Amino acid sequence: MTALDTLRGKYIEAIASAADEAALEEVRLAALGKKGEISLKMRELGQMSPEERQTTGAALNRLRDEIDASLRARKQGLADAALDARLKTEWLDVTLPGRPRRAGTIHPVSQVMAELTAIFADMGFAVAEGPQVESDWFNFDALNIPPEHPARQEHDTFFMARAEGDNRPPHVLRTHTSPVQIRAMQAQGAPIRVIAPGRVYRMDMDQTHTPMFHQVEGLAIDRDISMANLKWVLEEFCRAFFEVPSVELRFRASHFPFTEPSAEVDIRCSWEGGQLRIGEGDSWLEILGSGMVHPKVLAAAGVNPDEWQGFAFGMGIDRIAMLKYGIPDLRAFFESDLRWLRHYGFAALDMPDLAGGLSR
Ligand code: 2U9
Repeated sequence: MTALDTLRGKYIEAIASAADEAALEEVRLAALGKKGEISLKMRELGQMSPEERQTTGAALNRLRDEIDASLRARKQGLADAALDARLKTEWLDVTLPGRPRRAGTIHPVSQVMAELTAIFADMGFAVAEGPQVESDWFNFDALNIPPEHPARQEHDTFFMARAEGDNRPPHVLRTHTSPVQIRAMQAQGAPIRVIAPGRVYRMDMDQTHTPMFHQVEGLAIDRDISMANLKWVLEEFCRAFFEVPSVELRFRASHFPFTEPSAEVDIRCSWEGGQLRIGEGDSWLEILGSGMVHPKVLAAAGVNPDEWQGFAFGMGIDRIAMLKYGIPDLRAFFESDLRWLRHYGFAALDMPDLAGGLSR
């Protein structure tokens, strides 16, 4: 047995018994590293005679290649074994039930606001916003609501507390969104077409009233806007909002300080089997108030009533949301309980329009 045969046997054996990659690397360094046994032997070739160098050199090259191939094969073998071991211990039970995901839901009021904003936008109405704490001038005087009007009494309106000596004008939690349109007219003048959706506050609390609720009001002012335009806009809105092919509205003469003439508007409906159907039947349901904006209101907002005229309307968003989605109880409605929200079909971000901006 030559010296090289001994070397070969030693390394092939060491490679076979290396238990892991680190041990294998040690064997590689001992044989083929810079100071490895094979490498040192190759360096000795320089001192040999040409004949000896030829035979020993060729044998050394073969040995080096054999050890190298053997190292690689063992390395692959160790990696395969390690993977097998992992696959045996790490496993996933794909039959386990999924973990429940806590999903938020959109509130009916938010959804209805988005729906009605889109419908009025199609008819050319922009959205106007304003403060919820208003001066009593914007909330009452500008709207032709006189100081002796019941709404201005302490028990109907939330007045802001004032420190002694504070001589700023009285402020209230707005009782309607009308001051928003006063501000909009002051800012942009006429012609104007806006809706003002938002929160309003009244000291009222029973089965059908809460101290905070939501309104949308509309205002269209131009040179010759009439009640006919009002009627068309409201019919168009109701058809689109309640998703029915046709609606019939009934205008009943009424009175509001800020409109003249004024009308309360009912929609034709039926209550078959306790189920409300809009657009058909023999019943009428009051859904909003409206009228031609009072000349005094235009003047207060800096719009000349001899030149401009137009209509305004107002409705409760909570109320039309309950009518559209068949939600019977106001208290449940305001508690925003996910169980009843889902019950009435308000699944998590179920509205493609609203969810569009969010990644799913
Ligand atoms: C300006 C001029 C006039 C808005 C109007 C009503 C009639 C109305 C109620 C409906 C149900 C309030 O939520 S509710 O209780 N609203 O009946 N609102 S006309 O009139 C305006 C608004 C702004 C500058």
